Amino acid sequence: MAEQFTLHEDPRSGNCYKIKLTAALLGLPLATRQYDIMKGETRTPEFLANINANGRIPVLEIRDRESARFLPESNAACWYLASDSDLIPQDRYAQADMLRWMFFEQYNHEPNVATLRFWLTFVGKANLSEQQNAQIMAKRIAGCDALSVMNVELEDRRFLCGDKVTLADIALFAYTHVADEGGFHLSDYPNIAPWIERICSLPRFVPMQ
Ligand SMILES: N[C@@H](CCC(=O)N[C@@H](CS)C(=O)NCC(=O)O)C(=O)O
Repeated sequence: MAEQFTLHEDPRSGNCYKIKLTAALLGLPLATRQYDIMKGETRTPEFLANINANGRIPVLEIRDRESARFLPESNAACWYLASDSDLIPQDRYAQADMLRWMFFEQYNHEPNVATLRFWLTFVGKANLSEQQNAQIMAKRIAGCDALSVMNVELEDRRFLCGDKVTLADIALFAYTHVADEGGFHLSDYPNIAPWIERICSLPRFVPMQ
């Protein structure tokens, strides 16, 4: 029996979308099971015991004849789906370069660009804690810095690692293309819009919702 994949997700999450986009580009069937993170549905004792002790989606469930395994962390799940595909370069340096963008995404980009989107579009500014309000400015500056790095590096190439789309583009596309929902102005980064267009034009591309 071939592996079967189910994504435990909240469809508003860009981290979940990365996995759906990876599967779509590869033509892999992917079932979904939905949770509402705003209602704490990933914090139940059942979820913590059986799906992810870290209380977060996305989680990729991988089933075969013998086992059901649960793989959290969006970029790890993308890697699993894409192994042996053209979305991961073969060359050793190119592979490491792709990974550096995926680590950059998790350290410099997502905690700022995605968090401000979540706070401002889904939680609402009026509902933020004093501590969250106090962090907005620092996250805005760090998010702009991350977008600037992408903008500079996209000056002379079609995709983040060169001429071909890789998981680095999928990881960073997920929250960049909706960065305006976090109050970021993509028009300040002129190389980002054409890159977004290139990704949207890929065969089998699927939009976020
Ligand atoms: N580093 C993780 C981040 C996962 C994450 O932050 N998930 C959020 C939604 S995007 C979540 O489940 N939040 C619900 C909660 O923390 O209760 C990844 O890339 O998958």
